[in-house]
Amino acid sequence: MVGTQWGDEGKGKLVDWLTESAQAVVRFQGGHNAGHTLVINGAKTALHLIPSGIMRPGVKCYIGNGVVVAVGKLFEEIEGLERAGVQVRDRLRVSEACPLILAFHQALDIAREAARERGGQQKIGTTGKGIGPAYEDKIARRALRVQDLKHPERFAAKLCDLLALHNHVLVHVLGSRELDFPEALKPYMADGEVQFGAVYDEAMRQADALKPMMADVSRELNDAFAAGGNLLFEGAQGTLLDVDHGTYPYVTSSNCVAGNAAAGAGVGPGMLHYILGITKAYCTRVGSGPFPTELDWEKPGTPGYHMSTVGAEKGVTTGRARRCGWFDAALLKRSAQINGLSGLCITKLDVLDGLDELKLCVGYELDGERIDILPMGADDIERCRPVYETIPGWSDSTVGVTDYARLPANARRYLDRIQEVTGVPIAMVSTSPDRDHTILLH
Ligand code: 2SA
Ligand code: MG
Repeated sequence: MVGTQWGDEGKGKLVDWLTESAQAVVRFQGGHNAGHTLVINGAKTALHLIPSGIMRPGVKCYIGNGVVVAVGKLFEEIEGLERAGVQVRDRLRVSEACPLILAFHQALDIAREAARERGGQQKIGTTGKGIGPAYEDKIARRALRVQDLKHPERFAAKLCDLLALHNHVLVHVLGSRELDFPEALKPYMADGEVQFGAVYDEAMRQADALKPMMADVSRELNDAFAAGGNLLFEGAQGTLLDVDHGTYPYVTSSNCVAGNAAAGAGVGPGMLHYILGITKAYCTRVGSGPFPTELDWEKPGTPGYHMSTVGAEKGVTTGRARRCGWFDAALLKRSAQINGLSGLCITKLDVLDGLDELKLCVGYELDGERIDILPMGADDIERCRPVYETIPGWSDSTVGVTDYARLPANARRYLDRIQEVTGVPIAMVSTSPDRDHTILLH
């Protein structure tokens, strides 16, 4: 299961719904930049790092090697869930190969964004959680990983090397002494540098609590599969935020596409037999970067404002307002190809209730030429002018509808057209955040 747009497609609800028939849920990329919201019996839960299957008793949850882990944030989430009566520790397994996110990654993330701004460049609009710098360390083959927590001396030596490198960059390249870091980072920092003692002591304290959950996730997933278990791979962010295929460089630092479910969990690609693409009935994006169908979403009375307010489009992790725009079928066509989508799940259809008419982007004009699929990278996407079709809206409420035939005729027309343009069948439609408000088509 992957997001097909820029994240926030409603993946949390769907994972929870789908786990009714799954034995395990696996996260394979990203970190606590994700924000997956679930509403169960009217109560809202936001998950960042823990797979959304945790809300179903008995389902096992795996954090695969492709995820970057901030151990402190993981425990905050575990404790929050436990306070709400959800058992976590005996059901959660964390790969020993996960790279760690440490205080200096967050400091670098924040300092880099500040440097871009100072230098007159547009910010990436990151979540400021240290995701990018943690993946950089992984790719540069110097990351501290979950398994290093079991070996204090090894941990200390690697940490020492990493701090020498990153503190130099923080102070001498990014001017960290002049920056105002968030309160949460201050205990780790002195004079613009991240302190060895603060990072090391905390990591060692967390190590003992994490040890019982450390696992050979690849082995366990292979065993579960061999025993006939149904596994669900939960993508975070979305296809257009993928580091290779997204609106580069306005992307996150991991591969969010379906193919990475195998590499990021340690299983063979043959284990992935149905790829569900979660797709919002309109488009949203947080952070900077091109968005061809973006509307003015701050002006009351406009369709963009309607999406923003009725859809409550605010970041789950950072609380940032999400930009809103018309549905982009030409973007989805790209997404369908990159992921090899088997079916679409359309979410938040009910948010469009009451709009007079809807526009559907079916292609673009780029440098005088008509194209029918999203081009690659921010520079070209920036110059795309959307080509729209207009479809009449509907006034009846679709909230809570669970039968396709009971949707207003124009809503069905809208969905049919999305299938036609993208060539992917719609398998599910979600008509409210509630677990039970879901239409299943096949
Ligand atoms: P980062 O922090 O390095 O991953 O940021 C890089 C870009 O990726 C975007 N990004 C996201 N976009 C949508 N949702 C995300 N998760 C949270 C949520 C976000 C929030 O579900 O609401 O609360 O703001 C997410 N995570 C990363 C980010 O906006 C940058 O464009
Ligand atoms: Mg989200």
